[in-house]
Amino acid sequence: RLLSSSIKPEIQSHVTLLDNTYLKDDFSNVTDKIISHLGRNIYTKEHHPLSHVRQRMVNYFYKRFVNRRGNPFFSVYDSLSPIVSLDQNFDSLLTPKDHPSRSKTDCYYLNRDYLLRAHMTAHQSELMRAGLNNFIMVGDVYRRDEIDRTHYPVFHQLDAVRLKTREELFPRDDTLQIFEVGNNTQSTGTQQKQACHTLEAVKLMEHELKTTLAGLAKQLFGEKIEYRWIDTYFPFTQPSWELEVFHENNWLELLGCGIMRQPILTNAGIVDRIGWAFGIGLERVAMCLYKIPDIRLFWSQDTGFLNQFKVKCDENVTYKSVSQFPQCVNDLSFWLPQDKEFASNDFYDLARNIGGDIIEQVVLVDEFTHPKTGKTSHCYRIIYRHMERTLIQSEVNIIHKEIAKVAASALGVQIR
Ligand code: FA5
Ligand code: MG
Repeated sequence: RLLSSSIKPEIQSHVTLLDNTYLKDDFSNVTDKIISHLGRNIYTKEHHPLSHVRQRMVNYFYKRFVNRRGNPFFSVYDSLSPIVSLDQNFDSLLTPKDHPSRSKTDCYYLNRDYLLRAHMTAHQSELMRAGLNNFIMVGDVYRRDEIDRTHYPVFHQLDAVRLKTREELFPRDDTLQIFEVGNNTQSTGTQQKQACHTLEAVKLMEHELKTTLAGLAKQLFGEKIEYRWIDTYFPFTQPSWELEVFHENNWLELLGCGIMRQPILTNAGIVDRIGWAFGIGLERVAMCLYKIPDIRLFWSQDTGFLNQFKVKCDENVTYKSVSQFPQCVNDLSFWLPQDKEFASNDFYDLARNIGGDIIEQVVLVDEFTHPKTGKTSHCYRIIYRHMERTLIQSEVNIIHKEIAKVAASALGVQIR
């Protein structure tokens, strides 16, 4: 008898995510591989390329929107839980019940009530209800998709919302209004505007939105960047646009935006404001800015990737491809000579001299001085990686021993 036929795979009735337990049902389709991304928070890690891009965008908003005291008035929310209700992701944003974006083939559902957010817009209503008028939301979003150079089922978005009162919109003219008299939020209006809004309010909001986002594109890609606006549709904005930029001979969709549908505001208890909103993907921007060829690299824990971004957030970096073959990591500790100078750079040169191109990095990882003898110890981590093949630990050991031997004789260090 075949063993496999008598052992049934254990079917778990629940899934535990970020300390909460969710009962599975016929909607559950989230996999362990996807779950392993929750809580990684790569977009908040210092020096991560996504963190740099996020900071560049946030800094742009901080600079552009300041109050009379010169202080920024956008606030940033970057630790909102990626587990959201169907109400947050869809209903509160007026997404029709039969809209394809709700489909099980497009989203990761925990069950019929909860899913992994498919966009950062999912948090719009709750933050407005909390009383915020100008805010930015950043985080990881989840969509079922193929895995290739530009698609990954987990990516990151930055969303923003700006709400304005009549006085803020028309400070010098109190005859101008946001809302049409007898405004009817049920009527849908036209491609140009919602029925409830006055044309002048929409045009002024559109102008601020578009100049703000064109300014953002210039801030990211340089003053000379070519861009264009494409009319589009979102359930939660009307009118709606996409911003495309011309990059390396292609038009690239950067973001979606629009004038917020008024019932979203009304349902959140806001009756006297009009709003604009947008959502932009971080990976796409980072891939262009840094010439990162593959979206999977953002999840790399490989220091050969990460160390290239140990710069200030607005510094230019051009990513240099690291070999796909695995690293071999060996540490070397020694006492520094007491009778002559020692410089780390000497050791770096020596190591490179002996190891050649298979040495990818040498990093000083520990340094201490013995309290009694006064002797100082350094520990260097040498990361070996061949560009064309997988290194065998035994061949690395030979080189590593040789480096130790030559360091002892040439630099006068004492191997520990
Ligand atoms: C949205 O997600 C809307 N929530 C954006 C929005 C917010 C519109 C507020 C209006 C008001 P969309 O699915 O087009 O829209 O995604 C927005 C941006 O995320 C895209 O322009 C793109 O930059 C990025 N993006 C979308 N899908 C992917 C993907 N598979 N990989 C990488 N980036 C993506
Ligand atoms: Mg889109």
